[in-house]
Amino acid sequence: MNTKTQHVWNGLLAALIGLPFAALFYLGESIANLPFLPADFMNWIIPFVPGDLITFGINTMVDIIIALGLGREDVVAKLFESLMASAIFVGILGIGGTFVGRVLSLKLSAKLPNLSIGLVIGVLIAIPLAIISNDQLTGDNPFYDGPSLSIRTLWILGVIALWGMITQIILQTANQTAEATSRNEDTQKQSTEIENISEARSQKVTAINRRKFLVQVGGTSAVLTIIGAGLGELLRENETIVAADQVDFSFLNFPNANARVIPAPGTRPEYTPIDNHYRIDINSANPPSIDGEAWRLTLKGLIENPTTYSLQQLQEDFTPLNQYVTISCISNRIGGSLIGTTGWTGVSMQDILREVRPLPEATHIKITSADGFWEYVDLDLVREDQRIMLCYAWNEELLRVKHGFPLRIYIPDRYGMKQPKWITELEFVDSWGRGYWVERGWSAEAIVQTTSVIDTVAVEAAYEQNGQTLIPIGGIAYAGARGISKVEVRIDEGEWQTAELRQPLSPLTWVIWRYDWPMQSGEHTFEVRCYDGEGTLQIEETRPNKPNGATGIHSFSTTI
Ligand SMILES: Nc1nc2c(c(=O)[nH]1)N[C@H]1C(S)=C(S)[C@@H](COP(=O)(O)O)O[C@H]1N2
Ligand SMILES: [Mo]
Repeated sequence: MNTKTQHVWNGLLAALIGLPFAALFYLGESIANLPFLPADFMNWIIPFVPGDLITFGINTMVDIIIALGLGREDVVAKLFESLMASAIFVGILGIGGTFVGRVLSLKLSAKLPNLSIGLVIGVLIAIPLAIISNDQLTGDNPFYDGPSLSIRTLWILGVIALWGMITQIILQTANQTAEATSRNEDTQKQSTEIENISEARSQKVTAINRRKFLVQVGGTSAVLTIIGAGLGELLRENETIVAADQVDFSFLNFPNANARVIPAPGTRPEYTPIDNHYRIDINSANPPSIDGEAWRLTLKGLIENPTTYSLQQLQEDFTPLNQYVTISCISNRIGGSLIGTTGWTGVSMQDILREVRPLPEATHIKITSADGFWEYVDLDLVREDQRIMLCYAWNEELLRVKHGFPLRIYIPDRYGMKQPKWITELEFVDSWGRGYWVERGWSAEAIVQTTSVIDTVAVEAAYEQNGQTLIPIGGIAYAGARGISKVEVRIDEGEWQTAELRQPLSPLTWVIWRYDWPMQSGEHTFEVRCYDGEGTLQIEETRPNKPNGATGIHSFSTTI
């Protein structure tokens, strides 16, 4: 083997050996909240990657998830991201493995203590990774709630050093096999006339040995990886989908409990159980974990009264504001699952303004989050809209970690990207700036588009009326805080028919619509469009989610 092949071969083996170590990091996070190092490293790289490339990556990923019907877009996307992070990590170990091989080939190993080469190279790789991991976890999160720095560092150093030593053992074994075969080759070369044949044969032997070895290492590695990752998956808080009709929300006393229009069977639940609520954030894998006791909201900048609030103060010193809210991701496709409706509780920002008293020159608030995310909100908007709130509870329980514990903001009519979770700081400033996603090419205002979706053509719920068979068709329409004034359905490009609107949970939520269609058998295409509360027809043209949010008419075809 020439040296170049040797390097590739060493790198490949080291990477293979690295796979179960990626899984081990995943398991460590599941069991003990130890860092999932591959994710920390990927999160560190992401800001250096051009925004368009990231959007392209995410869009492609979501396309694949939808096309293959792999499951909930956000959950599967996180899984993909973890896999991608693991691949990058294993790649680093592969490169590290070539160094182990290089040092081994210097024949130093005889003079050095056993396994010291693998150990030292492992530690050398681990040190910068441990620094990056710590920066990712605690750099923007002064209230980090997890294992101490020394435990995390030991874990990272220990795991990667172990990888280094195992890699050394395996590379040594691999090289011995190769050497033994080539010595064999040499003897044969001298002693026989059928040189060519024997050379060919011994090359074949080397190849077979190498392949056999690779299969052995690969097989062991695969088994360990599956066990580690599987256990990790089992032991972590799983994103399950609950049957919405089995969750008891009666404590919420829905204001539209007596609404006349009943959703067509198969329409998505009007109120989204938290377990089913989509989650989007800039972290691959886990969101920042914040110690709720230690956490303080800092208010600073151009205000008369800079201060901090604890979670308890926000809950007790201010009148709680309860609002039913629909939030949507700007990346949501027409008909996608990145939209949900829940009951939000918090403190109106206007109450906060009264306490901190912005100076006349203050024009915006810069919101900073524990995950490194940030956004700006216009102070005039806050002064005009009492509904803008700092929210600490969904469903009358404290926010879940995924959804922004302990504090997130609600801004009506805007996509999720304008509404930071895990807030740590509000700084009053005298100029606007671009937020995290605005910097990456998304809309600066991110006002939600008016959209409507067909959730169901409920053939199984067909019923007779005046000698006609009617089939309930239904879905949602959403236009942020503008509300919905009208929804229309058409079948096979016929006339637009007006649907019935169910009284919504609040003026801030989606509206459930229903149209009972006089059935005709055959193949049909159903389309829906809507008008916002001001009577403006939605954009019918199909436009992609970037930069302003997806638009277009949702359609659904089926044979009846
Ligand atoms: N700190 C922080 N806040 C954030 C984000 C984030 O990545 N970090 N993502 C935003 C986006 S893009 C959306 S769509 C919503 C999603 O909120 P949810 O995960 O609770 O549904 O959170 C927003 N707030
Ligand atoms: Mo989003």
